Amino acid sequence: MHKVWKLLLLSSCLAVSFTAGAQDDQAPGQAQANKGSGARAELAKQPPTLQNIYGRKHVLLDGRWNYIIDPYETGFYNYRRQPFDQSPSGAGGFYDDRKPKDKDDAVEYNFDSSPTLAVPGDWNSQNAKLEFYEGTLWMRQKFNAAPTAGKRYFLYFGAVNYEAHVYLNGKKIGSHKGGFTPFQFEVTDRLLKGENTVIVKADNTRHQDDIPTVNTDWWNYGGITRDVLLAETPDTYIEDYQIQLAKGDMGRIEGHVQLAGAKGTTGAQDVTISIAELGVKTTVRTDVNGRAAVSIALPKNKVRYWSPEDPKLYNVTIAGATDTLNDRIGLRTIETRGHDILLNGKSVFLRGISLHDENPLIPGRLRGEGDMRMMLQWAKDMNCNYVRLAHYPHSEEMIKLADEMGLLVWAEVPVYWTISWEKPEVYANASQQLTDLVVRDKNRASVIIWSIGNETPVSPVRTQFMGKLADTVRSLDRTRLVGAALEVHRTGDVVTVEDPLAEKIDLASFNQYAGWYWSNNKEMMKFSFKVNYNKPVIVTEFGADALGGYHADSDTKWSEEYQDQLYKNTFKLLDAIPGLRGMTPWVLTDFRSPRRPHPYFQDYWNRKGLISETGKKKQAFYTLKSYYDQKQQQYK
Ligand code: GCB
Repeated sequence: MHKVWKLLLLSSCLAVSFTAGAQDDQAPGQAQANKGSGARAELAKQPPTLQNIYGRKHVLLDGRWNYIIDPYETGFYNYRRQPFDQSPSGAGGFYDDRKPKDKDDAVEYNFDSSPTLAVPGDWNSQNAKLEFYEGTLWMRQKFNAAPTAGKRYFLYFGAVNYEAHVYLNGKKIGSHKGGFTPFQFEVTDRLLKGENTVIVKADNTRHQDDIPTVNTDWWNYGGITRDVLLAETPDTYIEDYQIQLAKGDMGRIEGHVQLAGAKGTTGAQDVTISIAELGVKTTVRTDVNGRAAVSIALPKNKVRYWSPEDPKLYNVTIAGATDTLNDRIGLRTIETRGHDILLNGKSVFLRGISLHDENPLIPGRLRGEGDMRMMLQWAKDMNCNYVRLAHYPHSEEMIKLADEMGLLVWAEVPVYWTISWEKPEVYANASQQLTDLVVRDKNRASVIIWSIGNETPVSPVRTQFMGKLADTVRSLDRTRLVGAALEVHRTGDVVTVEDPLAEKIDLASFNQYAGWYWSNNKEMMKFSFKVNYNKPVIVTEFGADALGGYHADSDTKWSEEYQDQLYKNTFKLLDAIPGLRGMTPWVLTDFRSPRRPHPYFQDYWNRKGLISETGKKKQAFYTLKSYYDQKQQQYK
């Protein structure tokens, strides 16, 4: 499917490390890059990240990378704490990958004899010493390249948590902040014929002023957690495109194509979009900046619309004068009308489950298609038609699998709990991460909801921040719904959703923990919900911890019976809400969390999974499945 050209991976060595921060004033997908050598080289604007990276001619730079653990950042700062890469020579850091010149030369690091880690992969799960580590790792990979004149080359990272500084052949090519979104650097002028060395400083230190902040309920996995690719494009290439049904119009595709030229201009060019199976072939002419709007009338009665029941993907070809890309795209509409969610015009109930980007069996971040398939298949085993990919962007491959397997998706950014709402640079970071998510996944039919955050406490400054995010996401994509996992408020036994942010989004979507954080199984039936919005009600979380295999009566917390009874009670409570159109209980599998230290029941695991850390289905798994079987009948 992908054209992978021959680049030989040589021995591997890499160290990742990262810190926190945001990219300001940059276009989607941009990262900072130093052009020229040394520290004082000017920062150049990077072209936006390539749409459909896996559809490009590319080589994966995954595999074994050598790493050096550097808690004091000795490889980055000199003894006066000045970054080596900002010095006049730009040299001195571990990215020099230096070897002693002779016997009277001492070098205090050595990538060649350092251990290796698998990329993609978090470091915490690969070395017991790194399980709780937060700080800097340097990671090195070597590869052979044969750059061709007239081609352009991009070094693309699927995700590095959290801050990455990237060096190619000893020179800094840029940095990036944000642990779950892709970034790239153009390396056309830097790539050598023959052996190349890429070194990454990855730093997963948490900071209050980052997105997310210091406080979350998930493991802060560090490292290069997704693929690293070297992509080749022609001089003028297809940078971006959107090919999706127009909002609420099942008869028309609406979108755009964007070409990029080496000198910033492409001139007017023809681009042809074809869907052979539908007999569609449309040519558009770009403006001088390479942009063209796309509007394609679809043949009547021929289209198979994408849905969980029939996840039909069409082969779409986008061809310019010098570049051609193929994608597999589903065609569907998504809208709300009053309490209803309309998928292709038909009311649906979202039979969902929340999940983290974590394989409990490792445990660690999902490393590839096998892990991802396992997670999504578990959701399907429960008769889900929908998943909430919490609480940050999951990988591009995961979304593609959801397209293929027929699962609707809620995609989210890590605007979680107590963000530094008042700081413009924090907003810029959140907005950048949201933008990068939308830019990456806007051609995926499975994604129906962009979530702008989770359980953000109501206050004027927060509502302004979140409101701006809602505006941003709508300016990027009109076709999908906007959601957020809101908090509820309790007055006596009445649980109310009262949040000015609800006005800005398309759903009355909220988390609630009746029977677990508030009250218990015996008493939880006293609660009732008041949701005063004429919008579809989606319960984005509820749940209870249960240690897999721990059995007791249904009043005993931590038991499978307790969790199971809580689910049964919750269905009754939620079914009484007019307008209930879906839910994503918390959560598919047990997941690791430093906030969960109970030595017996938790052992640093959040136990709200319906599947244990050994992959065993708990009782409540089957209870949720039979509830979903009924809902499926109801919404046939
Ligand atoms: C929540 C959070 C989720 C937590 C969950 C819990 O409300 O959104 O991230 O893991 O509760 O288990 O407490």
